[in-house]
Amino acid sequence: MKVALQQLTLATLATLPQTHAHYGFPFTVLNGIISARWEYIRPSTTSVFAPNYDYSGISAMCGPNGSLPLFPIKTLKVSAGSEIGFAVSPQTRDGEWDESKNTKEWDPTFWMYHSGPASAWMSKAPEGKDLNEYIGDGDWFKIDVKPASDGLNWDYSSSAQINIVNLPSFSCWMNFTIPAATPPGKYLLRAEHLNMENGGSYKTTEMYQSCAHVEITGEGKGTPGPVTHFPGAFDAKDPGIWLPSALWRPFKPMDELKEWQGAGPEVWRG
Ligand SMILES: [Cu+2]
Repeated sequence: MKVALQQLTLATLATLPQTHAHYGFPFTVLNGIISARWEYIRPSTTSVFAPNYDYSGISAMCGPNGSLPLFPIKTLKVSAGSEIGFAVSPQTRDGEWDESKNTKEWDPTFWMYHSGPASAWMSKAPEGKDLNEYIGDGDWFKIDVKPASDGLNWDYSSSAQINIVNLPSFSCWMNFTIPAATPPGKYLLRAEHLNMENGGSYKTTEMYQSCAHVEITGEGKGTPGPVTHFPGAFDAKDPGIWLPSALWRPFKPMDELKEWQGAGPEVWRG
């Protein structure tokens, strides 16, 4: 990672992890309740917390080897129209799957220390198919994006004063709204956070993605679209992925940051 050291206080410096491997999102947040680790988030390989640069590959969907979960997980019931969060975690020191060293609880002192835009996507599993067996090869549509609302600072950033639970008051999770018109059913819900400021060079954008297993309830009768597929939903040259002008922040508000819609299709809001 690259951290703008001049922007950090001594206090935050002291709490930066000594050895970090960036971050991931193994927890969901619904109605104020933070899930257990990997309770509803599809576990992929141990490299799930490393930044992903394979924008056009299959791992861009749910992480490395994320076409099927590493082990079966539960499905979270979410009513259409509600907001769902993805809470951040550091990688455990000696490997995510080392039971003896794994920190299973959500750590409120850790936050999304990169600043960047976020987006959420959905793909419905075939009728009658369990999400643990759905490889994500169906239609995908985008349901929400989180740009820099003020044109200056990404809404989910290392310094955003949101998601205050105890402390610190930084971005500890990112929220997305499920469109009210989403038809009921079982879906993969993909969340993505990007660090586009890692030098600004081509193919240096750090991509962090997680997929939750959710069952949408309600009376939604919308037709989500436009749709796309993984792999191939986007590539490294898409301005939603590679935006050199993001580096000019924070000298002046920029429409490119305010109106960021991400790579791939436009957002379906139902
Ligand atoms: Cu990083």
